[in-house]
Amino acid sequence: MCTTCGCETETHHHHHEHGHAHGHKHHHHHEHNEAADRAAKRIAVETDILSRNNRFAAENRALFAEKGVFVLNLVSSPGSGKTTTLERTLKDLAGTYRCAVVEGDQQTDNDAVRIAATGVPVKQINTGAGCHLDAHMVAHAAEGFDIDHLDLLLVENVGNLVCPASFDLGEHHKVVVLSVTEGEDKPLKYPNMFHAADVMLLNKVDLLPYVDFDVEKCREMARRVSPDITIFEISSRTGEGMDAWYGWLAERIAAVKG
Ligand SMILES: Nc1nc2c(ncn2[C@@H]2O[C@H](COP(=O)(O)OP(=O)(O)OP(=O)(O)O)[C@@H](O)[C@H]2O)c(=O)[nH]1
Ligand SMILES: [Mg+2]
Repeated sequence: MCTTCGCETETHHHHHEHGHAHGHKHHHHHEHNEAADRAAKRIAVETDILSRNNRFAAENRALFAEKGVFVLNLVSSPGSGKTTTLERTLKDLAGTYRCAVVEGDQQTDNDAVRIAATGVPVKQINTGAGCHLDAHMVAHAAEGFDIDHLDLLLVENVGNLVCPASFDLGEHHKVVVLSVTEGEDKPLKYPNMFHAADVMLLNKVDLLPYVDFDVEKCREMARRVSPDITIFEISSRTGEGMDAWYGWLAERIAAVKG
């Protein structure tokens, strides 16, 4: 399923090869042909997966627009603070907006349990071997919510700074969370993700006194891969900087409502 790291593409690839094994037997001694053949098949499978995903994403987007729901896709490496940021955001905004959350993890419902404790409706998706959410999973999860009475849908993707960048879920924006313990060069090392994101939440700023993290350098590197990216410095632990983030959310939610 994943076209970036190839984790699931391998499975598809094998099925594909079995189906056509006979037709390609005569290529066995031509290694170059085999390699080219495999590459071509791989690209065909990848194109197919992404175009299928894009069809579901377009359906999601149309539904969210019709219902006036503002949708964000939170992406980051594991542990940068997506769930903690959601918990605080929901506690602070739940009285103002009708919210719901989709949680993506390979295993466990730990994050769904944390979100449920805030009183906000939540659906957990376990992707198993999968390293990202796709648009079909989100469509299915969203069916469980009262979407006619929703202002804000927050999707927490699987902790992974690579694969979720390739998958449009039909969200309005990807929001990348980067914590100050990860190093300021992450935008340059994982440019696809930072390029795909419209917002960067620079989290755990309460830890800045204890780590060698150059905030200005990080901002500059993020802008190099995503010139228009909006950056908020926050601590989802102390609440520092969260008001600016809420201001951004309020403007967007109002715009979607029309
Ligand atoms: N000091 C500090 N710790 C934080 C902050 N935000 C999150 N943490 C801690 O970082 C750890 C990981 O936070 P999570 O919110 O679970 O991270 P996540 O991105 O949801 O992780 P995955 O879902 O596993 O990818 C927890 O121990 C949090 O308490 C912060 O702003 N400051
Ligand atoms: Mg989490």
